[in-house]
Amino acid sequence: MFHTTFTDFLNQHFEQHNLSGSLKETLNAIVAACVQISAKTRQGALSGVLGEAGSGNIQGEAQKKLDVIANQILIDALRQTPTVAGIASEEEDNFVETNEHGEYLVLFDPLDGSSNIDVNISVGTIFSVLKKQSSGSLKTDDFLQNGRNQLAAGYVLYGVQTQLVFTAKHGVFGFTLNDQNQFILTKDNFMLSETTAEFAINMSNQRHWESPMQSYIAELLAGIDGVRGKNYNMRWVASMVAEVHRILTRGGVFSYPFDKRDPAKPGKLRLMYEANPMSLLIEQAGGLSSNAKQNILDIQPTGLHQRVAVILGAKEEVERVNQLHA
Ligand code: P6P
Repeated sequence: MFHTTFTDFLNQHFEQHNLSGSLKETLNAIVAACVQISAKTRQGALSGVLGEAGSGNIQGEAQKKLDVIANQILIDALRQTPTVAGIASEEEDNFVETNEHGEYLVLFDPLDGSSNIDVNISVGTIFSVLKKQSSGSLKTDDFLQNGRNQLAAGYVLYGVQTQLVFTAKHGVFGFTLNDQNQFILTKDNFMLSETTAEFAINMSNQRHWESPMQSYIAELLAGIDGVRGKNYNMRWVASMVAEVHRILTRGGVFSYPFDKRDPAKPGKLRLMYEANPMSLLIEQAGGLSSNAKQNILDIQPTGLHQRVAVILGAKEEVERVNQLHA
């Protein structure tokens, strides 16, 4: 029933859409590194990879051992991939130059949701690929391209199954890791319904949201008796990769809005290696993604680690949030 490997899929897909072979090489390297990360996450306590690393990152977050391990696996793999000029990682203060003559920039959150690792809840790797536009030595500005410039994006979800979801801007495709460590095509073209009855948000922050967001969520909670005229279900996994995968699989809307706890921060999630790649996947699957005022993919980045408010998923819901914030 399922037999197409990711590598064979890429060959067919790239030929069909006339995409560059060097991008294919870059993607194969990222995905091969994620197979190594999957093996590490599966072993858990048996290989001493749980718990804190005893270090912190630029985000001011305590790093888990697996954050550091996953980050190093990806950096080592991409250093050995001639097509990759440099990387930006949630776990690295600055960019890392990998190959002087590389064409691509790879941005990633090596292990998103890592607070869930020690309690065995799904975590994931998120990646985004940009073209190095300028000649000469690599600089931070080379990475600061808006989300529409992404050539490819995806994630690997280390969950009940290990699944890869990927786009090169010609649809969104899903692969499942088999017991020979091959990703096999199991979902041909994710498509999102424009409507949903399921939302994901961390309700404990309700008092910190701006009033339009409070009004939006109150509408959903009012259910069939409210203006939306239907009952909603709620989910919160505290792992963006798991939430986005659920939304791509059965619909929904995910929000991590601006909140007043730290007004200097426009949101919790990072634009370059969380919001942009996830927004490209969602938009390619027929959904929408916004910071409540602007399409995420149109935001002109100003820093590698800048944060952004995120509302993504079913078009009708994202448009309602935008309308309330207008
Ligand atoms: P909270 C994980 O740390 C993450 O960056 C996303 O994956 C997730 O959606 C969010 O933060 C969870 O945040 O505040 O609910 O723990």
